Amino acid sequence: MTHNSFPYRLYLVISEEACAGKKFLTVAEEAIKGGVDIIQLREKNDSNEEFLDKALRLKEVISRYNVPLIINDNLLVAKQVEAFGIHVGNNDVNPTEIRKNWTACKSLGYSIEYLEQLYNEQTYTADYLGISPVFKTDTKTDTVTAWGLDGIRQIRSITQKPLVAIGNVSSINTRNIIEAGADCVAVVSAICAAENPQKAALVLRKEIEKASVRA
Ligand code: TZP
Ligand code: MG
Repeated sequence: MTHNSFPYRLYLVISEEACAGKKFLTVAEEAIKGGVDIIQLREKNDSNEEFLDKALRLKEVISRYNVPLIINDNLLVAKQVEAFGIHVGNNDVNPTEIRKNWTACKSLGYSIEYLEQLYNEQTYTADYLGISPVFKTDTKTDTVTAWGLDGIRQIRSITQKPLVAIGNVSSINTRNIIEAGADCVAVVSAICAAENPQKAALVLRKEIEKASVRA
């Protein structure tokens, strides 16, 4: 499915920590050169000042490539940096509140962890949905259940919203994830922890393209 409002296919979720010693700005830039077309900054332990500082520096780099910046779960930072959008989970500030308090938000992402969420107002308000997690991952362990490919098919049959699959996504499973009905794959470690982030992104991108010709 193609969505005019969400044309992105390869989504990098970055944090300084996930980059394990590499400069996160360099990882972001290399990832873009490899085919990442949207980036979320996710810093769970930073103060607002630290988070904002990183967000400003990241935005400066990625805007040169016209890649949009999404801020994870921090409305204050998202607004201050004039991000493209924000991503929230099931236990964060809810999408309805965000719409009220940030009318300039261009992309509001909402993680789906329970099927019931698909029928609530929050999902209706969101611009895209995170399938979270598609597979069990060590990067985020406070999750509910892993959706798997059947979960993607199920969610796809219920909603027309753009779907972003996250959780242990790699070059091995990307094609299946897209063919099951996701529009986009999101990764942390497959790119941040890679020895060569540009090449890692390129390989993922190729898997996405392979799948889309069959979809
Ligand atoms: N939300 C659901 S799973 C996840 C997030 C932020 C982490 C994904 O990390 P990885 O390393 O790509 O499995
Ligand atoms: Mg959260």
